[in-house]
Amino acid sequence: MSQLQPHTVSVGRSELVAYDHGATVATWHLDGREVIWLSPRAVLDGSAAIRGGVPLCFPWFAAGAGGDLSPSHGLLRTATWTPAATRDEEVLAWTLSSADLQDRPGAEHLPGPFEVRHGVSLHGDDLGLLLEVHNPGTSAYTVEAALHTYLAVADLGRAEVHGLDGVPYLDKVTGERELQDGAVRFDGETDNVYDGTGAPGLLLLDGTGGRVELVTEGATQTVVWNPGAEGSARMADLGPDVHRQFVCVEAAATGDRALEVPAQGTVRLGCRLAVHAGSTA
Ligand code: TA6
Repeated sequence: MSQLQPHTVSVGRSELVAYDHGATVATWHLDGREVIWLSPRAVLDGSAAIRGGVPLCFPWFAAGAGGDLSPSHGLLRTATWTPAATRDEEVLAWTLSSADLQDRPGAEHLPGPFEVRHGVSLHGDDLGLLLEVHNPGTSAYTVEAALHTYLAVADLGRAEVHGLDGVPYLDKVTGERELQDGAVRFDGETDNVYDGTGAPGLLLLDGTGGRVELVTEGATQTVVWNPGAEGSARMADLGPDVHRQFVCVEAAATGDRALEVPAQGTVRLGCRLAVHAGSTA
């Protein structure tokens, strides 16, 4: 397969690279500094989900609420989306419909008819990501969704996620339900699904003074993930020690906190990212 054709957008201090494959924002640099991270081993020929950037998880997350669905994270992130005919203030936008997915493995598990739009906007130096899901049908249905955002960190050992203190979560590594105590820190594989969104916002400290604020819209949960050294080494599109370069902080709605899409209705899942340079950024 040939390499995917990128869309490159340079506006102000930002440079974005994105692909119609999965409507995936692959990288975001601000003043040349990587904010949204892409694996050096990401597959960019369309044969797999892009490892890094902001993969769109829908209409199920991971293997779905029952743990029996594939492909992982649903069908959007490996589909070829259509660049939107018109854009509002977005710098990038794509559309896709359930009809476009009927011949794909896993289509039998689609919840009903949908039309999705992924819009990317720049508000000054802030990045806005928005997934809109419209149900043109006559019956409501429930979907899981997440913006699986990979954020660059300079020092994983000192990276922290703030805003989730006291929030209950499922630790998918141990299978235990826990209560977050203070900041989320990274010492080995971390795979936590928080029943909260850190309102008014979440803050990722990158370990060397850089900070990224995340304000979500429509999310009911936050997923925080890092595969750890062994997990990273096992993944061909990551590899040894690459886990030290990123943390995933994901606006999500899964399981019993999934989203209901009413008949003829539209639901939105968004995230706005703002970089606050630290001492060394
Ligand atoms: O968002 C966390 C997670 O669900 C982890 O459990 C891990 O599976 C990660 O997503 C990556 O999933 P992927 O299908 O992209 O390899």
